[in-house]
Formats: sequence, C-alpha cells, structure tokens
Amino acid sequence: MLRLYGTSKSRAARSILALEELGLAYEHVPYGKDLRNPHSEHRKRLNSLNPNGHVPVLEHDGFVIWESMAINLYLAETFASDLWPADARSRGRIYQWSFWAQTEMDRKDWESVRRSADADALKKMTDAKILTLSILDHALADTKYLLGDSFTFADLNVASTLSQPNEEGRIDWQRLDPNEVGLPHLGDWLRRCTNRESWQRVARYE
Ligand SMILES: N[C@@H](CCC(=O)N[C@@H](CS)C(=O)NCC(=O)O)C(=O)O
Repeated sequence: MLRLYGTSKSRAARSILALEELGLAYEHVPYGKDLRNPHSEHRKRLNSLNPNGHVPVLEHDGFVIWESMAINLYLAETFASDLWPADARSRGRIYQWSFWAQTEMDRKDWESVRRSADADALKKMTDAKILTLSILDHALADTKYLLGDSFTFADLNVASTLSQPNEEGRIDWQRLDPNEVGLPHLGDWLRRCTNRESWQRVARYE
C-alpha cells in the first residue's frame, strides 16, 4: 500500500509526480491549508508521521519516509523503471542534480519568499538565483535531458523543484520565465518536462 500526504500545490507535487511517472497505484491524501490549524486532526496526524510537520510524507506498507527527494529516490530504487538507470555514475549524476536543486535552489526560493517585501533584497536574491540557474542552462546546452536523450529522475527531481505543476512551466513563486531571463536551454528543457502528461494531470489534483 502506497499513501502520499500533501497537496499538489506544495512540495508534495514532486513525489506525486514520481508516483505518477512510475505508474503506481497509490492513495493521495491532499493535506494543505487545513494544516494551519495546530489543533486539527490532520495537523496531529502529520506531526505523528513527520516530526518536522511538513508534507510530503510517504507510507509504504508500514514504512514511513519524509523529505521529497528521499521519497523520490526511495521510489526510484524500489520500483524499477527507465527513469532510474542501473549504473553507479548515472545514479551519481541523479543524486548530484537532486541535492543541487534542494540546496542551491529550493533553500534560496524559501529565503526570497521571506524577503519579498524588501524590493532591493529581493532583486539581489533574484539575480543570484538566475546566476545559479545559468549552471543548469549551461548543462542543458547540448543535451535534451540532464543525463542524455531520455527523461530520468534527474529531470523529474530538478524540474519539479523549479516548477510545480500548477506553475505552468515558470520558475518558483516568482514565476520567472527562463527565456525572459536569458536561460533558453533551461526554458526548452523545462517546457519538455512540464508538458509531460504527468505534470498536466497533477496540475488538476487537489
Ligand atoms: N525539504 C522538505 C520541505 C517540505 C516543506 O517545506 N513542506 C511545506 C509545504 S511546501 C509544508 O509542509 N508546509 C506546512 C507546514 O510546515 O506546516 C521537502 O522537500 O520535503
């Protein structure tokens, strides 16, 4: 039994996309705004599953795991697919891009939300974010996907960190258009990823 907690309008989207891309049957429990009430049953249930109190959380036959990337890498290892190549170097690349997305992009995204009322600070953070994204743009200059010709967990994990299914192929809460900020390769790649059936489907989920 697979059960995934967290609304698709949150970081849980990354793991919902992983379940969808793997074609697995699962139950979706779309905890979201209801978590703001500290006394709600959902809040208590979530805190009992994840001491951090965050979504996503995955339950798999009694095994509980949290952190979106850990969930995705666990699913990748558990359920064989073309998205998870067998050799150690390809997997190393997938770890590299997955951790890069979390440490270099996702954390900065959080910080910039907190600074959104300070125009100067936000401008500096946005410029720094675009500079970091140019690393990804460069890596995609001569290749369709991060590991070559086919979509893998590297693309899934990075693209779903940059753009949730309801963000229409734009980057994070600022809705940056990669082409407008001078990142054309990243823009083409992100469109390839977010045009996938899974992204289109998950955009309609609660
Ligand atoms: N690093 C974590 C971040 C999880 C996270 O921050 N989740 C947010 C939703 S986007 C959340 O649960 N917020 C509700 C809360 O903290 O009460 C991951 O990738 O799983």
